[in-house]
Amino acid sequence: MITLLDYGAGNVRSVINAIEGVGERVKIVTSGDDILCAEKLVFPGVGAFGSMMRILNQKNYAEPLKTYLKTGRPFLGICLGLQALFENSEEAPGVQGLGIIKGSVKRFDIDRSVPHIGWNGINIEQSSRIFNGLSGQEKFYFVHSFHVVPQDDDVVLTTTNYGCQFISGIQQGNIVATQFHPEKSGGVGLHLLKNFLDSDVEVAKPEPVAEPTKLAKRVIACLDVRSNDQGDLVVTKGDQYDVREQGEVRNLGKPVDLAKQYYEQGADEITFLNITGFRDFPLEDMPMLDVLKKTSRNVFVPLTIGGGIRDYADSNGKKYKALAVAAEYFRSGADKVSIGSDAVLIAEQYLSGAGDRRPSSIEEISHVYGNQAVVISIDPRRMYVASPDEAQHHVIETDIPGPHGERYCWYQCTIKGGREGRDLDAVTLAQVCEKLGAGEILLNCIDRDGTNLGFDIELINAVKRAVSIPVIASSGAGSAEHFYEVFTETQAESALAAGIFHRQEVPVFEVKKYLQDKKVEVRS
Ligand code: 1PR
Repeated sequence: MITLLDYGAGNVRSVINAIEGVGERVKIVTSGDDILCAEKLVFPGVGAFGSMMRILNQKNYAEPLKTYLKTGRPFLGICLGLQALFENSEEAPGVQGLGIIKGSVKRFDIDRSVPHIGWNGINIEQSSRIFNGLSGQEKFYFVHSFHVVPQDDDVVLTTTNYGCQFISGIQQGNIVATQFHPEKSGGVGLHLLKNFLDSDVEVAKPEPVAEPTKLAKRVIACLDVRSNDQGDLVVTKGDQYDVREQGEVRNLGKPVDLAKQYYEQGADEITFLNITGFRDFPLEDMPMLDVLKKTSRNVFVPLTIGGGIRDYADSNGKKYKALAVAAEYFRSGADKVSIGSDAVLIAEQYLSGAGDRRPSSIEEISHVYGNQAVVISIDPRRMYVASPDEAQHHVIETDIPGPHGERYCWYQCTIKGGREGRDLDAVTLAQVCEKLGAGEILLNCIDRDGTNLGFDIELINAVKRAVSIPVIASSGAGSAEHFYEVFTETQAESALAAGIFHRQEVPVFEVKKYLQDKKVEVRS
């Protein structure tokens, strides 16, 4: 029986699923005594250091946790569960950590996008049971803006390179903690988890990797989901956001089945977009909750969910906060939520300078769950102008002239699935959302969506150059070559596609093989 410390923030469902997936049973901590009595304790931390320590103290878990950690019984900390072991963190000045390991937690101060999101390697610095059967060449999934800095080198288990060399794992006696997420690292992560849980596994020290580790470019499969006219929840796909063909909603398969298929093909992440999320469902009936719960039982890579994340009142007049909607999604197995229409309205209000602005959903969700959990989904379309000063927006010079030979354009933000254009450009939206706490941009493009013409490189460069958070390029992929193009002609960290995967034109593994052959760093 494995005891799991869930302090109520973020996606612990995946950790439970992963532990159960390797054949163990899980008991969730409900009191300090449960911690003291544990035989093996797993602590998956999600969210922000300050709120984590506040909750641990409020629930009277901090002292039992310190006592447990001194007993020498096995402990696995994940992500924030690693950082909690240290004395303090730059994320929450003045807040004390558990202090079991001397040292502190620092924010990345590097010339790269932060958060560090994606699949990176590890250099193994000491022997450990958790590496038994692994070569040391594998990649694991990271998502964090802070990293630990121990005082004593003896505790360093692994290091990773990302703009600097940082410590990505520690080991002290039976205490093991990793910055990466084994439960989100596919088969390799499950293997590592099994090693930790199985006391009979022998200590192993794979060969250290001589070269610095590299962050892989991510290939993401996207599933646009909605009810069809028969009331079934289906994966659909539009052409420039029109998902109907001869009046019927296109049905390309079942969300849970397709997600599993893409995971098995090597997708680095799965994104679900509830494309009718602008309608008002009672929260309990959100159709995607069940999809997430079922998917997270079999899919051990990050899951993002978008659609309908905003404050609203349902048809019975019951009011919901965006934070509550997001919380329900995280509890159901999501690692990140993506905000579309609401982000545009939030940015407009922010830019209008309204004095008594209340914290937006972006700020609220990122405060509790961390910046990395908040993705902004942008649905822009090109607006051509004859000259740069014809629009009060970020105008670019384009190689793709407009219908009247225009050489300039800006990218207009839309809401409600492209139905309504707003007086705001995509570059400004991305910048404002970064300021408010978003951790990643999902950059769609209505002009390219479903066309197979390739990504809009000009759009991606314009937005990517304007922000320091990671950008997911989306819309238009029609071949493996298009992924190569977007990864070599822009700095986008990841690329997302839907149609080519659903129509089985190019499977995910073929895209990754193509990229690997062309020397683009990917997770194999
Ligand atoms: O506004 O917060 O409720 O979120 C709604 C979400 O649903 C947004 O993220 C929005 O992008 C999405 N959405 C709304 N309507 C549609 C539609 O198609 N009618 N889908 C829609 C957007 C865009 C992509 C697509 C890529 C790749 N889908 O995610 O998957 O363009 O497609 P391709 O590879 O086939 O070209 P809110």
